Amino acid sequence: EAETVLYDVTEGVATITLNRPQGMNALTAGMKAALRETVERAAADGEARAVVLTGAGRAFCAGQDLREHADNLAAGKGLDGTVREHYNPIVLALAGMAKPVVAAVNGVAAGAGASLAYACDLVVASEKASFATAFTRIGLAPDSGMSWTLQRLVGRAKAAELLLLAEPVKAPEALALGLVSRVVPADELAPASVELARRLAAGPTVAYGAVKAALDHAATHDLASSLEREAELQDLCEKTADHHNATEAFLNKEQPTFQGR
Ligand code: T3D
Repeated sequence: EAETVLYDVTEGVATITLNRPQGMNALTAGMKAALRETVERAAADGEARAVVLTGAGRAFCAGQDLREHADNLAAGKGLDGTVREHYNPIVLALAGMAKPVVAAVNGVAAGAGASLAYACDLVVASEKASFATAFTRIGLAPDSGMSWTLQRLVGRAKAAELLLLAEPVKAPEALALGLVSRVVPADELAPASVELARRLAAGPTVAYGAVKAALDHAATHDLASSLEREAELQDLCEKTADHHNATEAFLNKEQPTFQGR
């Protein structure tokens, strides 16, 4: 059987590909375990200074595999602990890694599949992409961070509408709502996402990690606390060779080269 999650690192960019195209990349237990391992690997990989998450075939990810889920329900296993064992660590690793993550959404992203995209830092979508919260259509509530991410992306009122009505959102509307940062023709998705990730991989990695940490902190703290967190993170950035070299390059009217440290 083909590997359900692929991992490749080229020129500083780690690409993670959900690879069960015949099943719309719906997540089985084996695939979730592989995804968790792969996202954690990308976070720890010193060769990877930016990450792309994408799907093989016509879907990005249809969320939980509902055939496997129905079997679990029939066996009285219910959710079988998968939210805590798989979804939560995957989302924490994607959102929390100290390097930028680009979702390249090639097709439909539904349920936890949409949550994965929303946990990334930048989302590039194919014109063929669509987003569906999906959860309430099968009597479930949002998981994999969607209650947290979605309202930060689109505001509480729109998030409530998207979660309660669960109508699919096509790529142009997703762009207008701020769910994605750009929409490109289907055949330009892979090159556009890799180009964006390469640009980030050639940037000041420590500062990028600090951007994510500062935004996360400020999302749940008051101004005084956020100012203090910024000060700590700036201390960290000030010690990097990238900051020293880029400051010098600026004064010499040269383009800086960032080493990621
Ligand atoms: O218990 C727990 O694990 C809790 C965790 C929950 C996390 C979650 O993600 S819950 C949400 C699960 N996902 C969904 O509810 C989405 C279900 N799928 C859809 O709504 C639609 O299929 C799509 C919007 C994704 C795509 O629609 P469309 O019209 O492009 O395709 P389709 O015809 O509906 O589906 C094509 C095939 O894929 C079809 O199979 P078939 O008829 O060709 O044999 C369909 O059954 C299958 N498929 C799509 N999504 C799933 C799936 N099979 C299993 N699991 C799926 N999630």
